[in-house]
Amino acid sequence: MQLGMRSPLQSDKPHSPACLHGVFEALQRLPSPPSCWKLKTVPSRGSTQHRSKRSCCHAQVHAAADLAEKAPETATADFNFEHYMYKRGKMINQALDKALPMAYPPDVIESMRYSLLAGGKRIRPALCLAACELVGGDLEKAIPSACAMEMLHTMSLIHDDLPSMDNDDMRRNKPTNHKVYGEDVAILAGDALLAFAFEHIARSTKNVAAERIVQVICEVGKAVGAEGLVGGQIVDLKSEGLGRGVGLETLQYIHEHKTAALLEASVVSGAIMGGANSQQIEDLRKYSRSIGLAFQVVDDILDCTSTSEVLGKTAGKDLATDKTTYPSLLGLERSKEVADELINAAHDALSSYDPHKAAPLRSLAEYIRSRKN
Ligand code: GRG
Repeated sequence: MQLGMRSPLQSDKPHSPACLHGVFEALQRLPSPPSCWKLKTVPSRGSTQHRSKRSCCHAQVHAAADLAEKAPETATADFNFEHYMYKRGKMINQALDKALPMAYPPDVIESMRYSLLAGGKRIRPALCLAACELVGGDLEKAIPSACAMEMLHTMSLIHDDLPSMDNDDMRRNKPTNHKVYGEDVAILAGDALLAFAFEHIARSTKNVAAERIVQVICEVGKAVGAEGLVGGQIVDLKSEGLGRGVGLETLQYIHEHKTAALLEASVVSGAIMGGANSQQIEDLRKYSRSIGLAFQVVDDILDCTSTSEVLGKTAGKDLATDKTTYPSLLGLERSKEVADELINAAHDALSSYDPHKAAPLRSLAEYIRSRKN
């Protein structure tokens, strides 16, 4: 039921547009200002040696002369990542708004839309679309999956912020879902986003073979269940307060499941929808596992080096709650090295791909390495 239509349980009064407060505004906004997409380095074809020689500049800045000479190897040097993410952000926000219009019952739909359209960097849908493009797929085929990834990610943030989990007040620079709508509604909004993500893939994906759609649904189901997000989250919760009792192996399990699994599903789903063969899926799985773990290592680093204002959520939480993190186990410098090694491995996984076609995924990997929030 669309906004303004009468619900079966209501009398004459159509919903007041006031219940959409902030949502239209949020829709028009980009996830973040374009400047947040600036890259520190220009990714090259994949050799660590080349990368270390690279000059430090933004992705859209024309390559330095030495890089220009190696044009085939460093095609990302003239790839405008900021512009790319600006366009992708807009496309994704519009698709999300269209996928989940205001409807009855407004209490839960408004809460779902509040978090879904609250901003966010849209990295998972961007990865999904970039993987689809890399294997030569038509973008339209992966848009429902890309939206589903953001729905699932948003669901996990809503649940993660609950008092019984991380108990956070701020997310994406706004009050968390349960602070605005109450815990009961926030739980249901998360549940509904979880269910809708699967419905959306199944219902809205067009011109893709049914087998591929089922393959994606399996991939995504595994990524969010006990072998994915839930698995990572439960081990994380049960590790609280154990301090040094949590070793690197357990920490890696938590990060790989709680964070990397959904990033992997995003990339692999985009590739499957785009028509990838099994070798391409394998390469992209390697790429995504590396960026996925790197993403959380960087998250740990940012938690202890950045501010709440920049992060849009409470900074310093890991230290305050005595949480085991990469910096707490390995120190800050070694953690940065680990993140670098993982990003370099991600580049290596793309080494056999056309540099121009791989530029978005390479730039996304670089962004994950150098992101500030
Ligand atoms: C209920 C099926 C089910 C699963 C939920 C709560 C939970 C299980 C898992 C927690 C997963 C979680 C919140 C992991 C942290 C991942 C992370 C680093 C999030 C930050 O991602 P960004 O930086 O955020 O992309 P934005 O706001 O930019 O989208």
